[in-house]
Amino acid sequence: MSLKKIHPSALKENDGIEQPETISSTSVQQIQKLRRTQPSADDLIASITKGDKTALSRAITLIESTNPEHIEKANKVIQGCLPYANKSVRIGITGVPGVGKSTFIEAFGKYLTSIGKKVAVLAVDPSSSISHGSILGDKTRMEELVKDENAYIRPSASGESLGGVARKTRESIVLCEACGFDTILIETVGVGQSETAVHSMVDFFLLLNLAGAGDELQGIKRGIMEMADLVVINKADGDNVTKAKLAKTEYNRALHLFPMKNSGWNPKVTTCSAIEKLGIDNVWETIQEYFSMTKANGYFDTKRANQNQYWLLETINDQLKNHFYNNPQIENLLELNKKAVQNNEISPFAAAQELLKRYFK
Ligand SMILES: Nc1nc2c(ncn2[C@@H]2O[C@H](COP(=O)(O)OP(=O)(O)OP(=O)(O)O)[C@@H](O)[C@H]2O)c(=O)[nH]1
Ligand SMILES: [Mg+2]
Repeated sequence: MSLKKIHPSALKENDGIEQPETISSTSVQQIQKLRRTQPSADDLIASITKGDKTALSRAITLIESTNPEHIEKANKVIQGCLPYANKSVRIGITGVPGVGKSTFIEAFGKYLTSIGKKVAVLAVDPSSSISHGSILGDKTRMEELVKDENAYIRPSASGESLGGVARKTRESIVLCEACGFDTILIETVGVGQSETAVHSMVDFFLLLNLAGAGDELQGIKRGIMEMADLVVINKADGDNVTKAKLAKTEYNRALHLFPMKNSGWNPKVTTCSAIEKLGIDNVWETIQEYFSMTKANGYFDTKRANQNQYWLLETINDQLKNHFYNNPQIENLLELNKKAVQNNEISPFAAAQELLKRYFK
């Protein structure tokens, strides 16, 4: 007798023994009941506009879903919420990992709720699907804000493309506003393209920085500096206070070298300690100055209108690209053409032409 016969595979079913049902009928019934009780788009809109945070979270989950049914429902909810949106200020907050974004948002958010604001914190972090780390870290760094009745914190959507993640955040802003949040903070890690995406969905862009030893401007991309309406030098506490003041002077000098902004606003520099909650009120004062000025000169509304157009085109671009690259025929042909291009058998332009011709056929 062979060993195999004595020890059959554990995966093999024995004759005469009935397999247990893997899903019990009660579970099935429960799931079906839950499905039936899922709120409709109209229910969600009604609850969101009453300030219901649970409904808000549910709707954002729909926005983040890739299920076509969910997408359709999400679009209905967004459409229904639009008339109630647009009444907030949207502030982007960026800075390299470790600069203190989460700590700052905790201090700043608490300050804002203490003066009667309703604060929603969203994030654009294309890496969060891989790391998940920042979300866990934020739970402890935003301990107070998480518990605050007048605050709502939603970690970044996960997704393959920055465009997709950013679009979901952009759509979530509308829902947060309809839910009564008047100050929207959007956090992003300042290490890639994400700040450009965030810049195109906020009214004000805040760059958190550190006072380094030596060359202050090293490591910060010129493009990010150029986008900033306010540079906040964080960790201005303990031995760091003098260094932070020096850094402030240097940044001021550097910012003057940039061309004048369309907003007419001269970017400012300030220092703060997120951990000791110092200088936070100053940050808010500067932001308010910006809003008074840009609302008076019309820039605020023009920028939002332009952003709407940008997102219209961006969404079309994104979906066209997805549609093209997810076409099974194109996928195969693309692989073949990639090899052919590598081996100089066909020019990249001719190959592209051939693929597009096939796609549009
Ligand atoms: N001394 C001092 N430390 C601070 C201050 N703000 C933040 N920190 C510390 O800096 C470290 C990083 O802070 P986080 O708030 O997690 O930084 P982050 O920018 O959110 O980091 P990522 O989420 O990894 O991008 C933590 O150990 C904080 O305690 C500050 O104002 N002063
Ligand atoms: Mg963080």
